[in-house]
Amino acid sequence: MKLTSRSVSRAALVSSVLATVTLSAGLLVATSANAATTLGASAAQSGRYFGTAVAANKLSDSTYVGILNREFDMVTAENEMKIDATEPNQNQFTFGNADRIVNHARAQGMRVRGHTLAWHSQQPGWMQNMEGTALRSAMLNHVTKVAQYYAGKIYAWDVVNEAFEDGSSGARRNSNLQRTGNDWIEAAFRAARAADPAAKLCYNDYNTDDWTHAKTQAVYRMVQDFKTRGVPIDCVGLQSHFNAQSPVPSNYQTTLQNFANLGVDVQITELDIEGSGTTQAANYERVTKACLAVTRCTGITVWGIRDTDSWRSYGTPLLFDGSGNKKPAYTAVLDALNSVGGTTTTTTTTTSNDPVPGGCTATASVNAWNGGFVVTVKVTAGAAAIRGWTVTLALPSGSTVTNSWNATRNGNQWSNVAYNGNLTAGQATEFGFQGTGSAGSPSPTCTAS
Ligand code: 9MR
Repeated sequence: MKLTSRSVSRAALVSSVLATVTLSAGLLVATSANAATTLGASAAQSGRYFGTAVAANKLSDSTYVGILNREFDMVTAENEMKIDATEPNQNQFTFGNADRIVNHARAQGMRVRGHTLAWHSQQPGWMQNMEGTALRSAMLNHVTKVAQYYAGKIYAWDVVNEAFEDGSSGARRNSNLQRTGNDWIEAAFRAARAADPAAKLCYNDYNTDDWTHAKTQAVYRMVQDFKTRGVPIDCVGLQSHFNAQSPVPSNYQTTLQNFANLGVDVQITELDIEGSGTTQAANYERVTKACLAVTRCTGITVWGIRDTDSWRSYGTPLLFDGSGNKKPAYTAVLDALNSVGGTTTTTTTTTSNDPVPGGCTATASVNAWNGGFVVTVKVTAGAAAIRGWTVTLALPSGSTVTNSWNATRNGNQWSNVAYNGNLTAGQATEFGFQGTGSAGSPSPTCTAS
């Protein structure tokens, strides 16, 4: 039995699990329709993520961490991965606060957006005073060392941030990095690709939301040029900081779609909208629906959790109030995310033909929508510790895997990466992949080593 959101009422949806069918010994399939109750789970119904900026010094605030862990499945370090934080003295790298965020996220099964490798702002003093070839090499060294350090742990890097002028010029921003030569951006992208081939590489900027603005057009032409010449770029980040002076433009969805049409993913990377009540909620709904309407808009990140956490708290621009209560804007986003999305099917297989005592088991959960899917696989060690695992999971012919995380893939087999192979008895870890076509009802098997 398969039910979709169209065939049951919202009240019934909340009960979530609609059918459980035992197909054969050891194989259990549960099908549920959508109406997830958190931002991350709601976004996952259409293969998207919902993220937030996180500040390391707030990880001891239990209200903050409670909302973070409950609602979000992607994290961006608000300041801790910036150049001044990670390389305070030339060639001396410090990752303490960034690691606290990355480790927290990964322990919670959240993914991480890296922000940011090359930027004119928040440069450490030694870099601010540099120019020319010395700066070019220092910048490339920074990109390489930081991307290498986090290799395999980052879903997407904002490789270059805010490199274009505001206003009508459409020119590059005059910065010490720009003065090293117009090719500094593509050099940074090439270095990032070499250092972490698994990460998606993004160009990220603000005031690039209105399709008619000169800055938007200039970024578009750069991305088009990069795609034409084979410069490695996978995504464009639209920061999307909105207020009365810079409202959500009527052509926002057009902008997202036009970037996507260049063959890159589009991500809303720093969303906040000043305001309150129903007006703010309506603006958040518009932004969310615009992303949902663009297949390659892969996720939304808000720039903080509570209004009081915001870089512009006076504008109360976020989804939770200062006490951590959900605002009307939160409900508008959640409802918009729940208005699309597919059917979730969880398949548990308990078989394991395994040379290791205790072995492992694998459970696959599929979020499917028209034309695509995300499969999340939970691997659990048996009665003994294991040092590695391989999950075999066949997809129907004609479906294609477009990206995966927390595992390396070889055809129908996904194996652990460096950080998630060692599991103690009974311990679980998750990996996932996204694809086009149908995932069917996969029945994964797990082999431990
Ligand atoms: O939110 C960040 C704030 O805490 C910092 O003081 C500020 C310093 O530049 O950066 C803020 O984050 C910015 C982001 O890194 C890039 N886009 C604009 C964001 C808001 O200013």
